[in-house]
Amino acid sequence: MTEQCLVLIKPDAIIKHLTGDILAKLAETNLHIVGSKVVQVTKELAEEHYQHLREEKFFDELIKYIMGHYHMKSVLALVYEGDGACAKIRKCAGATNPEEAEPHSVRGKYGRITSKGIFENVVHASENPKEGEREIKLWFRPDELISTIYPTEMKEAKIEKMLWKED
Ligand code: IDP
Ligand code: MG
Repeated sequence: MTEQCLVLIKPDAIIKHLTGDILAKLAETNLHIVGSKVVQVTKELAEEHYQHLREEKFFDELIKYIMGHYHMKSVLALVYEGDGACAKIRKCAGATNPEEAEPHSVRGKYGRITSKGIFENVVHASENPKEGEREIKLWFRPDELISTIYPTEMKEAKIEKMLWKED
């Protein structure tokens, strides 16, 4: 079944210029990228994305981490598409705890736990297709993807956009 999976290259990976290495590793999955953008993560987006972890003691630190407070305010968001995308990407990403991740996985290779106990695990990957759908709809509009697998509709919408100033 064709699935889509949201991948986030987190701020620790961005500041260390690991993007190229991570994309090369994820290419081993043979999945295709159907959308990508650099995002400055707002508190609202971070809290909505990680809403299921709201009760965890590490939640506030996690929000600061993904917003870039410890590194830089930049996340690369990507959508991967293909059969079993979430499972394939997550296998390649490795376990949540970078110290427990397979040494050759992305998190095993590049992740670390800080002295404050933050899991700097360099990437996010949707846990399953259902989570993938929720997350992709949170991070992307359908017109930002070259391929959509969820229903869309044409609607007239008034969206405020920053445009290039005319002379
Ligand atoms: P996942 O990213 O492997 O799906 P989740 O349980 O969804 O793992 O957790 C989301 C993120 O929260 C992790 O990627 C990691 O950054 C952080 N996290 C999860 N568990 C811990 C923990 O026990 N200590 C510190 N950070 C954690
Ligand atoms: Mg998760």
